Amino acid sequence: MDELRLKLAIQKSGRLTEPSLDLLVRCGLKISRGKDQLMAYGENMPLDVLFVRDDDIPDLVQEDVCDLGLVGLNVLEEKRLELASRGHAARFQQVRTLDFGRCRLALAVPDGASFEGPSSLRGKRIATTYPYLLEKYLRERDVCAEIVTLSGAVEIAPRLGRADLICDLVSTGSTLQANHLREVETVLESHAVLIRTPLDLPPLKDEWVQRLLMRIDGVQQVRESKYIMLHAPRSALGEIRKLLPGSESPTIIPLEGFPDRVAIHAVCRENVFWETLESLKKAGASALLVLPVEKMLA
Ligand code: PRT
Ligand code: ZN
Repeated sequence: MDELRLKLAIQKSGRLTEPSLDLLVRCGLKISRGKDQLMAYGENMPLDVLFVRDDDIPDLVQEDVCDLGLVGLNVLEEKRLELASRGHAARFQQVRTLDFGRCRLALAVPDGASFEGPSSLRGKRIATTYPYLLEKYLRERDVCAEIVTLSGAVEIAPRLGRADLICDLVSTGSTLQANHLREVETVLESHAVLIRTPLDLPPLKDEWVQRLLMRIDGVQQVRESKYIMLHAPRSALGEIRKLLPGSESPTIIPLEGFPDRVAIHAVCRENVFWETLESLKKAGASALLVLPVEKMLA
């Protein structure tokens, strides 16, 4: 393996695969990947992508096989706690919060069952694939319960009589609903994160890590951002600036032949809704134009 090329681990096949690849492509990476190949070569950056099971991603960074990884916070925190339980320190750093893979690790009880806060968990059997996160949650609330660790299909454990309730990942809630379970408490809010090794990297590799981080920031900002252009009376400038969502200093341009009117151009870091445009129009704006932003570099 080329020691001067960065190695980034992503999920091979699952919920994080497509958004991870999409992020990398938006960061400008071109990769060639054969079907079922475990590694893809970055053609225009010294960066190769390893495709692995998501549970292995923290380990690969921990063991210096990879420099970077894209993984769910749920998997990362479970690993951190597991390492701590064996007296080991985590050797991965979370360097970016990403805008995909959002879900929560939550407790859910069978539909008819009562729940009056964490004390209701006392003496109960809780099925989960996240025993360390659940143990921490219970310990912090001073509750003694039995953790039933499963490797999957947690949602059917209560029906099979293996547990009284579950602790599992939820996004839309439809899996819980289909299994007659009711979400009662959040154990961890999760989303995908970028992790890196805490080791010092050779300058060339480190420079590419910094460039990648900057590009990721740009990509994430752009997803929500819009470029807005409008004409407005000079007298309405103050009100219009207040109405522009999440925009820093807008550019004000004089309009030839109209001393009382100006053109305003601004990057809005939040989505621009019809309601905003209507309010701007009411404040005196005209010729409103909203454009998507392609790339951004602060
Ligand atoms: O094979 P590999 O081990 O790589 O994949 P995996 O099966 O362990 O992971 P995968 O692809 O299911 O999830 C990867 C990551 O996506 C997770 O670690 C989370 O960080 C994130 N994520 C986001 C989710 C969900 N949303 C999610 N809804 N992971 C799992 N689920 C499951 C959940 O376990 C439950 O079975 O989806 C079901 C609930 O979904 P809703 O929409 O019905 O609530
Ligand atoms: Zn997994």
